[in-house]
Amino acid sequence: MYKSVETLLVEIPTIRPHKMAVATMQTQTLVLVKITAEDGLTGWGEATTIGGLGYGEESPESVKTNIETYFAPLLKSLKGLNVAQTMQAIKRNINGNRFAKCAVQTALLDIQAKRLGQPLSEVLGGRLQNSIPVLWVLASGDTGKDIAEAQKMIAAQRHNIFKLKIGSRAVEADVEHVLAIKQALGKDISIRVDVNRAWSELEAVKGISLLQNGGVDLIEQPCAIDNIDAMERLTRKFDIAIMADESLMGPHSAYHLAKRNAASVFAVKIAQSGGLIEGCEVGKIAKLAGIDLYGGTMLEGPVGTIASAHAFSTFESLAYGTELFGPLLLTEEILKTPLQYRNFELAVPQQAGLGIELDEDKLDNLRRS
Ligand code: MUC
Ligand code: MG
Repeated sequence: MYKSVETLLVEIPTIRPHKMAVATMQTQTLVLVKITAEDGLTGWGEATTIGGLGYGEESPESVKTNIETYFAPLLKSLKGLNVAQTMQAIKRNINGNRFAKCAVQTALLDIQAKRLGQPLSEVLGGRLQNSIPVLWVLASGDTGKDIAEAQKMIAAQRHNIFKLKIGSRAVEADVEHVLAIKQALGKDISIRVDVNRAWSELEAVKGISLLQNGGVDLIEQPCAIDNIDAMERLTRKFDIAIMADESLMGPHSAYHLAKRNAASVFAVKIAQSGGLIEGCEVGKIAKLAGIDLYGGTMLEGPVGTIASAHAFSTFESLAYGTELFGPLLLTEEILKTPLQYRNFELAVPQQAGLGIELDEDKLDNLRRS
C-alpha cells in the first residue's frame, strides 16, 4: 500500500539567534518525511524538534534512524488498511516516538485527503475557521532589539501579540526585561512569557507575582516537566493564566493534568501529542475540563506548521491564539508558494491535503548529505 518512505534532514539558518532557556538556535534542522502510496499519491509530514535533545526525547537523527529502520519496513508490509488502522498497527509495534509518529500520520492524512480531494482539516472532522491568529516570539536576548522587532511586526500588521523567552537569567533580570518591553509596547499589546521549565517553585512564585502585577497575560511552563505538584499549586494561587507546554505530552498527560488542575491553558502541539488526531483529542479533553487552548509549535517549517493549522482550525475555541510562526524564523523558503501570513493571521489552505507544494530542488540543496 505504501511503496516508499523517505526521511530528510534539512538545515536552514534562522533570521537571528533564537535564545531560549533550553538552547540558542542559529539554525533549525527540519525533519521531513515523504511517503508515496501504491497509487502514486505522495504525502508529507514533519518531526522537527528544538535544540537536538535539549527540548524533547527525540533528536532529528533518532527520528530519521527510527523511521528508516522500524516505521518504513512496517508501512511497506501493511496492505488494505485505512489511516486509523495503519496507526494502530504502528502503535502496536513501536513504543514512544511521538514526533516520528506525528510525521508519519501527517503524511498518511495528506495522502488520504488528496485522494478524497479535500483539505486535510476536513478529514479531521472539518474546519471552523479559514485563518488563525499567530503571535511572534521575541528571543533575541536584547531588550532594545526585541522592542524594535515587535514594533516592526505591529507596523507590518503581521503580529500584535508577543511571547518572550525567559528563564536563562536571574528572575529579577528577566522580570525587568519583560516589563520594559510591556511598557514600551503599551497596554493593548498582549505579552506572555515562556520560562521553559527553568524556575523552582519559589522562583516561580516571585516571578509570577511581579509579572502579573506588571500586566503580563500568561506564564508558560514555569517549572520542571514532572513537577506537576508545583504547576497545580501555581495554577490555584494565581489569577494569571498558567500554561502547560513541555508537561503536556499527548492525550494521557492532558487527562492527568486536567484532573489535577495543573494548568489553566494547554499548549497543544501535534508532535508532542503524537499526531494530528491525538492533538485534536488533547483539544477535546481541554474543552471538557474547561481549560483554554493555545496552538503551539516545535518551531517547525511549513509542513508541520500547516499541518498544525489544519488541526487547530477544527477547534471550537483557541482562546490564546497560536504561535505558528516557525517558517518566518527561517532564512530559506522551501515551498513553491509560501504560506500566507496577513492581518495577524495564517490562512489555512483550501486545496486538497495539506495544500502546499514542496520545492524539491531547494530541499536537495539544503538537505544534509
Ligand atoms: C516552546 O517552548 O514553546 C515555541 C515557540 C518558540 O519560540 O519556541 C518554541 C518552544
Ligand atoms: Mg513553550
